[in-house]
Amino acid sequence: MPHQAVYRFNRAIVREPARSVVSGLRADDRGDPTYEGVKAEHAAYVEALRAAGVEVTALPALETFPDSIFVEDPALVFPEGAILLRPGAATRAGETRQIEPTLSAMFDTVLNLPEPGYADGGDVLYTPGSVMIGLSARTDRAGAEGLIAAIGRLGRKAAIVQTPEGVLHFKTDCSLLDDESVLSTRRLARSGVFDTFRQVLVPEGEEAAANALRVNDVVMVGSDFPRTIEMLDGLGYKVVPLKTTEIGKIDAGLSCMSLRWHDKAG
Ligand code: CIR
Repeated sequence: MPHQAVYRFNRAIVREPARSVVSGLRADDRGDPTYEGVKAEHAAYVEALRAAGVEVTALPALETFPDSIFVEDPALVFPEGAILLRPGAATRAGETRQIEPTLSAMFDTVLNLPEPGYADGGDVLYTPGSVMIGLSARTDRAGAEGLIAAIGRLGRKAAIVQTPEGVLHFKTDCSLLDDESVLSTRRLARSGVFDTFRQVLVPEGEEAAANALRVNDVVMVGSDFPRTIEMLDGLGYKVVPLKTTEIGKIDAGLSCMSLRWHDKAG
C-alpha cells in the first residue's frame, strides 16, 4: 500500500448542505440543527481542507437527500480507484447514484460493491497496514465481505472489525492520527482492535471528538472538545479546531463531510 496515501491528500469531494439537512437522521433527538449553522460549519471545513493543501470539488446540494452532505458514506476512494457502496439507511440508498457521475469523471476505475449486503464509508478506516471495515447497524457482514473483495481488486488488503454496540459508524469512535497512532474512544479501544497501534484515548465525556480528521500536516478536531484539543496539542499535533455543534446533532463529525484521496497527477 502506498505509504503516503493514508493521510496525504490533494483532492477531495464535498457536497453543499441542503435545507433539508435539518431533518437528517439521528439516533437521539437533541433538536434539529439549523441550516445556517450547518452551512457555516461546512464552509469552515471546506476552507480548512483547502488551507491544508487539498483541491476541493464542491457538488451542489440535494434537497431530496437530507444526509447527502455526508459524502463519505456512499462511496470509498483510493488513489487506485473508487468503490460505489450501498448505504445501510433506506433514506440514503439513492445517494450512491447521485455521486456516481462525479466519481466516473474523476477515476479510471469505479467498482460497485458486489451484491448482497450494505456498507457505509463511515465504517471504513484506512491505516498504513490495511483497511478496517467495522460491522455496524449500517454495514453488515455480507456488505463487508463484498467490500473486502472490491478493495482487493484495487490491490489493497482489508479486514472486518466490530463497531461498539449503539455507535453509528466505526469511525464515529476513531481516527488515524499518523502512521502509528489512532485517536479512539475507550469503548472501542477495549475491543483490542488497535492493539498494534499507539492508542490516544479521548477524555471521558468527549467521545464525539474521536471522529477527528488527519489531513496532511494537520488534525482537524471538533472545537467543542477542549480537553482532546489540549491533549493532541501536547502530543505535538498541529490541531485545527472546527465547529461541529450543528452537524453533531445529526450524529456526524469531521470525516463524514468529504471523500479524500491522493491524485498522483495532481
Ligand atoms: C446518518 O445517520 O447517516 C447521518 N445523519 C450522519 C452520517 C455521518 N457519517 C459518517 O459518520 N461517516
